[in-house]
Amino acid sequence: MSGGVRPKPQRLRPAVPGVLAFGANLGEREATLRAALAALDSVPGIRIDAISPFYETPALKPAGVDHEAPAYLNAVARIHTTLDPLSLLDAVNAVEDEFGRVREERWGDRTIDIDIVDYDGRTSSDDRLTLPHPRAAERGFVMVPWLAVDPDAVLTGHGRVADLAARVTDTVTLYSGGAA
Ligand code: PH2
Ligand code: MG
Ligand code: MG
Repeated sequence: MSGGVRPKPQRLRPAVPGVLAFGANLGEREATLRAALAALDSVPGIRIDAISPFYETPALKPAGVDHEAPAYLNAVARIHTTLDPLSLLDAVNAVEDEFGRVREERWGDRTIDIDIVDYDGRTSSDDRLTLPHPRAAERGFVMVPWLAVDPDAVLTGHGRVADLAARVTDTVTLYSGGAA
């Protein structure tokens, strides 16, 4: 082709920031979290910017905290993505499937759970994806790791993560085996 480069309409989406929460309470929890983080980082259109420390947290079940159930390791990652929200959800679900997630009991024990907590500060009540994550604000196992990777974070509709983290009541203990 001669005549140089003709500008094309720009179709690339800009990368937007997002926040993902990770939890695991079955199997080799730390190894699974690390492998899932690496798998997501290798997805085209997803880049992991920061990973929180890992925290050990008692299992929260629909009836309350269950100290008989295996404890969770929880972490939060800050990402940038060029994927739209539902494509990001597809990628997250594919990684959950890859690491043996079974979907039976609600809030049942699991090898891996990955939730989209925030996508570019947006709200959505799509059938498949509620944004921001509807229960994140009350969960220490999400607010505390998020605060650790972003002291200035704001949860859309709820306010500063620093304030939310100060208010949560569930126990969140730094996991010494797992500095990320
Ligand atoms: N996730 C749940 C239900 N309960 N409890 C802890 N400690 N950590 C979790 O990530 C978690 C939970 C549903 O996604
Ligand atoms: Mg979850
Ligand atoms: Mg989930």
